[in-house]
Amino acid sequence: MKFIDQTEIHVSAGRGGDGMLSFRTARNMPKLGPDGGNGGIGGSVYLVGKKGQNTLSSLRYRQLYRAADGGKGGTNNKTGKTGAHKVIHVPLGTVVKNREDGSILGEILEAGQKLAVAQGGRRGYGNLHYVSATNRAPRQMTHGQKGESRSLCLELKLLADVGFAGLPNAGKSTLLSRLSAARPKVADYPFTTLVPNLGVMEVFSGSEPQEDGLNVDSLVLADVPGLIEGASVGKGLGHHFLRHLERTALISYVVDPYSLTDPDPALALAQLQRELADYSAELAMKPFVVVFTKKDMQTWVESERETHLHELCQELDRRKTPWIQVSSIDGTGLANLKNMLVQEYCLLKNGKINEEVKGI
Ligand SMILES: Nc1nc2c(ncn2[C@@H]2O[C@H](COP(=O)(O)OP(=O)(O)OP(=O)(O)O)[C@@H](O)[C@H]2O)c(=O)[nH]1
Ligand SMILES: [Mg+2]
Repeated sequence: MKFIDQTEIHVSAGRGGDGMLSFRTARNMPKLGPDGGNGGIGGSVYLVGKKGQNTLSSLRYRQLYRAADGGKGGTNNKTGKTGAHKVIHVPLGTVVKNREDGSILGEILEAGQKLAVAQGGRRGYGNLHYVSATNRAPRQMTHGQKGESRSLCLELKLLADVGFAGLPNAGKSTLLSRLSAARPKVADYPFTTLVPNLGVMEVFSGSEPQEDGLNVDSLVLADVPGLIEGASVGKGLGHHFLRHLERTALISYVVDPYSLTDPDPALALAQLQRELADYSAELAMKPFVVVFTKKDMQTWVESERETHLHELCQELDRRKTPWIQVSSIDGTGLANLKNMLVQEYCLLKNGKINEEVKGI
């Protein structure tokens, strides 16, 4: 199952630097006094969230991540160099577990979020540190301590941006395969898709992502198994996966308006929306677009279906709900669909979306 991507790594923080045992000296003079500096702190290992990264696979090639050791304290009260930290970039949605006991150390959800996974070792003290009223010339110093070291299990639960909700056979997986590099199974029978499929839709070609922090260079699309009437109370397969739709920013209802077995498109859409609403109020409130599939079948259907579809589209226009008609077979409308998804996503992320309830 592609939905969860996981890998194991070992992280090892740097050792703290030793303190120095030293006395100031001058030519022809006895020892003048202690001047041994402290060691430097060992470097720590951090995981840092990075936008636009959608897999843990880059971490598979390297298993050990080490931060640098702290430097040794010097004469003349010189403090040792602090060990450089090691930063490991991980995708958003990475759950970090301790491999030994399975305990969760944290979850990276935002870009730039930092999680310390191995703390650098403590510094050792030089003999100057131990000077006191009763001991003016201590010969005491301490060694730096070992840094933390542990094995981690990283698990990625990708946060999809757009979720496809549709009746079985509506063409969701085919659509995903046309919009991304994902290659889910496609067949002309219901419930072909048994677990969610994720695909990364590339939006950008070459230029830098926008400065406002929006991740518009790619959107993660989730194709979930088909929903049937009663999905919200456990019928079919879809209900297992409705929770994944809860984590998406935008829902895309996928409707085959020309299906001979599905209800009329308006009824099909209403049924899908009812299932989502029955599952959770939050899902019902989510912004959405409507994608009508299989446009290439238009000429094969009776005009009554076409009239119904036309009426539904007019109704969607009145409600200012974005909709589009596409064909995954001949590619009609796919470029516009891409633009539509990006535009809606950006509007949402900018908080400009009109919060009217767009229920039908
Ligand atoms: N003519 C035509 N057929 C399509 C189009 N898109 C999908 N199909 C066909 O419709 C059938 C179902 O497609 P899928 O992509 O498997 O549908 P799905 O919605 O993922 O189905 P489930 O996984 O069962 O819910 C397949 O036979 C596809 O080849 C299209 O644009 N035009
Ligand atoms: Mg499918």
